[in-house]
Amino acid sequence: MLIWNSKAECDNRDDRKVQQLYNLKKLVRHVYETIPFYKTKFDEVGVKPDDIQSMADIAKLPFTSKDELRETYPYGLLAVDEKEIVEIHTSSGTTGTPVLAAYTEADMDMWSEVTARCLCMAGGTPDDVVQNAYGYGMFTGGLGVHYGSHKLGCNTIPAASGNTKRQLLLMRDFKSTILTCTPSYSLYMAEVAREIGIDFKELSLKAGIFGAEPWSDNMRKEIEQKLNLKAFDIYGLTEIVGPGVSAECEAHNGLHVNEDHFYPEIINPDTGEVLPEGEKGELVFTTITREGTPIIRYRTRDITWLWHDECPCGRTTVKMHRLLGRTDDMMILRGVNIFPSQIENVLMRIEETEPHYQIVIDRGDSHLDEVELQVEVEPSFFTDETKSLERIKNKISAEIKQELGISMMIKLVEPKSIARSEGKAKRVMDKRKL
Ligand code: DLL
Repeated sequence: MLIWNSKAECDNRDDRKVQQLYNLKKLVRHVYETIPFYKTKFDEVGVKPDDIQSMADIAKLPFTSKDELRETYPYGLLAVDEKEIVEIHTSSGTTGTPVLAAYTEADMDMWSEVTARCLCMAGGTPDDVVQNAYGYGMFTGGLGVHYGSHKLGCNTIPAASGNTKRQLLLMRDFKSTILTCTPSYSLYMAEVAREIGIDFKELSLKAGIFGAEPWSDNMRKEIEQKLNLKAFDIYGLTEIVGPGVSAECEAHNGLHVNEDHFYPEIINPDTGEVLPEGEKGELVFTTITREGTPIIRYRTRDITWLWHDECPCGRTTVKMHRLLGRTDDMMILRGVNIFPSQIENVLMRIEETEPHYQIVIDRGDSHLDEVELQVEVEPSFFTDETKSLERIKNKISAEIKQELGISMMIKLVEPKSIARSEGKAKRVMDKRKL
């Protein structure tokens, strides 16, 4: 098996720590001296760059949150001159203030490097044909994997997501050997393949690298069986770099974190205390080598745990368990990150509705997320007249599509029919069996 960068990935752990500490110190000093946001935050807790003398000292630094990234949008956290930025991406939720990731030339090299490592972990070599069906554009999935595939020297098919029949024909005609897309999209492909009479056993796929949304071992089995390939998990987030933060190797026992670039910690989400290896909690990352928009102790809200083992693949990097959930109410629908508050904002603007709603998510026969939004009609607009109700439904549907970029089925319900809660309202019913 090819290891893309055996020096970095199979390094002696103590040597790696020395390099991590060097990079952390450099980063902390740089952001303290150049970014007022960080200077203020460090001063507030009384920490100076010189206080960082070991990796454990990272716990002295304050966390960074998604809200803070939004507040400083667009360029408040830029650590270099704007002229040095060669590419930007934003988070996949389509509206509201986005979260920005800005890359310098060196950041782009690093990003290609880490995604090339992930492709290698799934058995990729320069002989492979990578069909990349992640979305291209502001979303990091498409381009991030694309750069890694180039770096590795694979023949890269930038198929992007959608246009599924063409996707399958490309796969057949170009003999794609590696498929990259969201796990739910891969199952949808299997469905369409059956309809148009394409048998995956006659295709050339050997591996699929799936991520950007939660999935389970059961789903892995189903994908492997239906697409006749080995399925690998890949994780990442816009704020840190995009795909390439971590991925599974052929051992399929945890995701190797590219920790020479992204230093992980697990914290107790309620107290912020750093938890020992093996304990479950919220994943926090510090981007110790990023130039454009480096982040100190970013709270991902993703739940997992970290451990070291002697992996048969030879890599010594720390592993993270596949994600177990989130500490907030973010949903990922068809690969788009959505918060219930965004739906609430839309409903607040529509006078015919009450802000009482419930979101029911399921996966239909097509394996794609189907979302039903149940909304209470404002009493004075409630009527038996189908035409008026239809008009309200269409209005909500159009506003949701415009604001969030995804379609939802709208079901209008009678005033006061959605259960009221005395505590935290349970807005989301997720019936997906992942
Ligand atoms: O989803 C980056 C990505 C693209 C990762 C392609 C893998 C493949 P965002 O849109 O910023 O970035 O969403 C990040 O998605 O915090 C997780 O909650 C979730 N997520 C990403 N990968 C996985 C995964 C991209 N493998 C958010 N399993 C993260 C479960 C995942 N959830």
